[in-house]
Parts: sequence; C-alpha cells; structure tokens
Amino acid sequence: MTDTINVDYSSQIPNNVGLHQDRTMLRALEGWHKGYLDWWKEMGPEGFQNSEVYLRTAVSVDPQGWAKFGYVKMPDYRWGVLLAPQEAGRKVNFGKHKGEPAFQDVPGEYRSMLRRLIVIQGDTEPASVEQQRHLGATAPSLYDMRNLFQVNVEEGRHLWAMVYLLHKYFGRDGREEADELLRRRSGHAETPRMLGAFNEATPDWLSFFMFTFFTDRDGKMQLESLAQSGFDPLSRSCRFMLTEEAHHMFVGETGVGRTIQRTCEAMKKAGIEDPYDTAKIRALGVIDLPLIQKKLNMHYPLTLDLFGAEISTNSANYFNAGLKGRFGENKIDDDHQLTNATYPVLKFVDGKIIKEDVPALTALNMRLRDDYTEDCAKGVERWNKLIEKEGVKFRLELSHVAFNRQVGEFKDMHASPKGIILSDADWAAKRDEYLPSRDDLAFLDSLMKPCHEPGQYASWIAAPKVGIDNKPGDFEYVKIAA
Ligand code: BYC
Repeated sequence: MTDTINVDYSSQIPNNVGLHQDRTMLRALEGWHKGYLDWWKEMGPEGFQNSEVYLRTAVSVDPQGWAKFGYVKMPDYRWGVLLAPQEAGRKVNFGKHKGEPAFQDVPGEYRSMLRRLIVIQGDTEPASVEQQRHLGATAPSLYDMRNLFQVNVEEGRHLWAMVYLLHKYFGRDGREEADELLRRRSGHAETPRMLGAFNEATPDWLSFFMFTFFTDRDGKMQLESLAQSGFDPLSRSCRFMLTEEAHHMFVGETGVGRTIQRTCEAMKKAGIEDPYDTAKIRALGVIDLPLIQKKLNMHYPLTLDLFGAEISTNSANYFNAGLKGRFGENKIDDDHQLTNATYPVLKFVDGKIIKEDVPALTALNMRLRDDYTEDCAKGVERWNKLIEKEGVKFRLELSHVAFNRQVGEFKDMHASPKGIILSDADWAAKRDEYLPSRDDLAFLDSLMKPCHEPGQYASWIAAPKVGIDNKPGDFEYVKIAA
C-alpha cells in the first residue's frame, strides 16, 4: 500500500504517490529527471554547485515534522513528488459542480483549461530560478546565500510537482508540455517564460528580497486558489507547496526588514535625520529609504500584472468548472457559485479612474488581487513599524493599482504612485522620481559585494535575529570550498 505521509526514498525520485507501483510512469519521470539536471546545471545557481549547503529537504507531508536539515550539494538535492494526503469524501466546493465528488481524474471537457493552469503555474517555478542564478556571487552573507539556494531548490521541487501532474494525467501532450518547461528561458527573446514578471532581471539582492516578498506572495495567493481546486491531485500538490512557500516570503520580508534596520541604525549613528539626504546616507554604505520605496514601486505593479485582467472570462470559466477557486473559498459565506453576486472593479473610463460593480464571476482576478494587496499592506506596515521604532520620519507605501501597469485596465495610461493621472510628458519627467534610475541601480550594484565570512554581513544589511534551524550566529551555512 502507498504510504501517503512518509516519503519513499528508495527510487531516484522520492515520492508519496506510489511511483514504485507504476513502472511506466517512474521511467518517464526518470527520463525527465535527466533533462531537469541538465537544465539545473545550465540555468540553476551559477557556481557553488559543489558547495555543501545547509538545506532543508521535505521528508514527509506530516505538518508536525515534514522537513529535515543537513548539508547537501545542490545537484544532489532530492527533488521529490509530494502531495498532501487525500481527504476521504472531498467534494468540489464551488462552481457548477459544487457538491459533486472531487475529480480524481481530468474531466474531458476541462482538459485543456486544466493543462493550461498547470503549465502556467509550472512555468513560473524554473523561471524564478533562472532570474536569480547570478545572485550567489554577491551574497551579503552565508546565511543569505543559503536562503537563496533553499528558495531555488524548492522552486525546482514545485516544478517537479507540476510535471508529475502533467505526466500522470495528460498523457503525451502532458509529457510534451513538461519538456517545454525545461526549454523556455526567462527573458529570452524567442522562448521567454509565459508571464511578464518572470522575464524581468533580478539584478541585485534588494530585488531578490522584493521579489520573494511580492512575487512569491502572488505564488501564495495563486496556490491557495488552486489548492481549492475540485481536481484533487492539483489541490493536494498545491497544499503541500504552500508549506514550503511560507519560508520564501519570510526571506523577502526579513530581507527588506534587515535592510531597513541597517539604514536606520546607520543614519542614527551618523546623526542624519532627513531620510532624503541620500548622498550622505549612501556614503555610509547603506540603502536610503527612498530608494527602497522605488524598488517597491517596481516590484509591486509587476506582481499586480500577474493577476491578469480585472475582468476575465478565463477566470470565470476556471471557477465555473471547479478548477480554481477564490482565496479562502471554503471560509467564504456565500453560494460559491456567484449566481447573482457583483464585485466592484476599478476601471479607466474617459480619462478617469472609476469604480464599477460587475458580475462577481468575471471579476475573480480583481478579487484575488485585492486579497493580495491586503496581505501586502500588512507586511509593509510591519516594515513601517521598524522605521518608526528607530525614530526615522519616513513611511513606505504601496503604489496605486494604476501605477506602472502592463496588464489590465491601466496598461495604456500613466499614473503617479498616488494614482494621479499623468500625461506622457509628465511621466517621462517624473519617472526617475518613482522608479530606480540608472544612478540608483549603479549605486545598488556598487554595494553588491560578497561577504562570505561566517557570521559577517555586507555593509547594507543587518544580521538576522535568529539563525536557520536555530543555528548560532557564526554558523557556516554554506561550505563554499567543499
Ligand atoms: N503576463 O483573461 P486574462 C508563483 C495573458 S506565481 C503575460 O486576464 P487569466 C511563483 C493571459 O495568459 C503564481 N500574459 O488571463 C512566484 C491571456 O492570454 P490569452 C503563478 C498575461 O487567465 C515566485 C490574456 O493575457 N501561478 O507561483 O484570467 C516564484 C488575457 O488575460 C499575463 C498562476 O498564475 C501576464 N502577467 O489570468 C516562483 C496560476 N496575465 O489566453 C513561483 C495559474 C495575463 O488571451 N494562472 N496574461 O492568450 C492563472 O490563474 C491565470 O492564467 C492568470 C492570468 C492569473 C496568470
């Protein structure tokens, strides 16, 4: 019988889905594994592939103890296929099949829709690894380097999770899609990744932290919605992925938080009160708060774009079919079919931003985006608390949803971060006040010097409050020369 809690490590692909009982499937996945390792070597973290990294590996799907920590060389990481245990009697909880038993196989009529959702989700995972591949060389500490690699190997595992679904449930075209996931490349002119934000560069560590705060949080929202899926294997995959995702957002939130902390402390020590006295602040080797705001202004809208158009028949179809629900679907008190419900959507009409009620079924992207914004705002407030505590007069803010958008209602207009509509000329004149300028990026680049001594941190970032797995401050998280 398949043990669905503990992971079988006897085959090349650790799993709790009984792969040893399905030789054909195991062979197909082993074939894909070769291509995956080639991709990892070519597009995964640059350098450090022979270093011993103190990583956690999922060994069980039991929430009480699912991971173990130990030194691993990244190419030897055991990327497994792990699904949360099946819930007996689970039903489809929303859409037109509400109340029917959850789908254990792919419903024929929804095959292409479901495949598309799985492929889009899968595509983001290797994309992020590709985006972050150069960062090891400029890690501000061994602690941060280890966190980067942890995030990378787990995104690799999330790719595995989607590839398993494609192989298991979509036959030949699923296998072809799985191969394509290894062929596309972030930022490539001919074969780019599927969604906008995943083709952007991650040139420095502040970008990495902003990405893991903002974009991994989109991951959380999308995975939460897919975890509601009536297609049970997708739901079970996403539920387990969410367990790992929490650490990624922690890396982002504490990474930006530690950057803020260091800046405020350095300002205080130097007797600088004005947060806009950027020349003096930068001379201290720390990142001024207005530049942190500009980076936020860059990453938040890029991530808002990942929610798709405000009004989307695709999202209505996913919901009706019972394939993708809302954030916290099972906790929402309504008919879960949205028969007569409406939802307020922001639109750009006749040169003005207006709010309009539309059928809730078509506004599901907008609703998820609103839930996302609420979650982001709480994190930004936690950063503001740090600044306040240090006595610096500055507040970070989320930009208006109309600011700097490439997808949806606001893609063909310009607005300031406060939501004031701007002419093209005004935008061109003000752009560098809102977003990192060339000089800002050159300054950030100048700070990106590696710091590889255990317990030491680059000038611009504070040490973490606690170590990973409660390790002491001078723990050697990466044995670089191993
Ligand atoms: N870039 O009807 P619409 C994560 C396309 S992150 C380029 O609004 P829909 C992670 C769209 O494909 C989470 N194109 O689309 C984080 C469509 O094209 P077609 C990833 C875009 O389907 C960090 C057209 O525009 N998971 O896990 O309602 C590290 C019309 O759009 C974009 C998911 O996203 C874009 N940003 O909404 C690692 C979940 N947006 O059909 C990992 C699965 C839209 O006209 N995906 N388009 O050719 C979905 O649920 C939906 O596909 C989307 C888009 C929410 C992405």
